[in-house]
Amino acid sequence: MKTVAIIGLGYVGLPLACLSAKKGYEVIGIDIDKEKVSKINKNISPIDDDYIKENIKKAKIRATTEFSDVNKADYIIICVPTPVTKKHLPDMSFVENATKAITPHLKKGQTIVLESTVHPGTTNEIMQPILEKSGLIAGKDFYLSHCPERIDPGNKKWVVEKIPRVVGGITPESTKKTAEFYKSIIEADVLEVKSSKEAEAAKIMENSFRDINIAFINEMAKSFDKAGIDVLDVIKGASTKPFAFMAHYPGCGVGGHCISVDPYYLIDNAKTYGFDHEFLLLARKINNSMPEYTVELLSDQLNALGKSVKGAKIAVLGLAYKGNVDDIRESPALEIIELLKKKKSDLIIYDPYLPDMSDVKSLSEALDMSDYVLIATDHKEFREIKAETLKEKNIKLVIDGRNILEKDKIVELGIKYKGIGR
Ligand code: SAJ
Repeated sequence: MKTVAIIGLGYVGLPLACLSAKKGYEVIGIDIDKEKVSKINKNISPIDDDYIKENIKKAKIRATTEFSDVNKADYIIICVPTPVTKKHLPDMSFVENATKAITPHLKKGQTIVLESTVHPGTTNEIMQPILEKSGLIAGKDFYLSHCPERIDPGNKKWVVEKIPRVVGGITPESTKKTAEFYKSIIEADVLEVKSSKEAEAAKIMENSFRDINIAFINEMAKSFDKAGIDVLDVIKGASTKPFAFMAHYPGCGVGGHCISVDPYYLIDNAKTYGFDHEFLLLARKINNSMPEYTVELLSDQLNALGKSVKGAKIAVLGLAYKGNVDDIRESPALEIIELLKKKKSDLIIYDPYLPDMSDVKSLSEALDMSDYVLIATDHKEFREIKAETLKEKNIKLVIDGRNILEKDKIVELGIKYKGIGR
């Protein structure tokens, strides 16, 4: 039986560990977080994720904080975070630290794979020199590749075994050995690309593609709002075109540890080879402007009611960066709350996935205590808010940051409504 060591037991590493165990590998899970390790050894998921909670129950994973255990592995897969700093600069410390931690314990014949999202060139220019401090030669004594993670947290359909993968190694043999591993655990296709650089670039491109498309529709929403055009209706119309159009949706901002982060890895690295990704940067600026734009909508609407934001009783519904998850990384809601606190609003914050960060225990309580509502996250519970409920709770204004409520019914009941582009 072959052994796989997975470094980093989060949204990405844990599904991979569960799947590898299910497919008959001996699985060593390595993480610096002792609490996480002990939960996993009790078959308890440290993350509120249905796929992991379900699969970890019967997964044989030996979790440890000991990096030396990689010595027992045939495959070493690194799935650690690659965040950005406050100044939107890449933070490679997790990747570098994990690479340094395994280096003293490598052995000949191993296949080492980086799944974390990084700029093209990281695997061969940053990881390889560190790993070769072991005295082993990459491509000769061990294989080294990149296989970008593609986990979509909360997605019930596209689970890890179903998602096609892209694999690129520093040598053709590295690519082959790595593809063999992924083909042995997932049902979907595994595409071998020219090198680790193309594999790293594929991930950055696919997520930058999403970011620029969201920025595009955010800009259209701002324009159509001024023109009195309902952008959702326009998207519906454009979506009837069976080819060459792909719907994205405007909102109060782009959060998460992928889309709002990944483009910066390329923007920053491209400068080292003298290229200025002005379009990617513009898209980032547009998306980063949406929280403030949403707060401006709120203050304009309050002013139109003869009210001020200062002292306004506002229910902020949602903290998570996207619906039905408990992840607040880069969440636009946090910036919206910051801005409203600066304006001295009286906020009642509620997110069903984040009770410890909420001011109240239920949506009903939040509505009882507020005069106005700002929706920041498209949680299922918020999508189901009825116009009649808002009326009963005497809500006077709704700012729908995710365009999820029944605008016409709300307006018919005499409640002011403003969405993003509608
Ligand atoms: N968002 C919009 N408008 C859209 C889509 C998203 O404003 O049309 C916002 C969301 O509210 C959220 C942010 O963008 O704040 C990111 O949303 P996301 O749906 O892209 O969710 P993520 O960040 O979990 O992205 C993951 C990514 N998966 C990987 O990186 C492996 C991304 O590539 C997927 O496209 C995405 O899931 C998905 O499709 O759900």
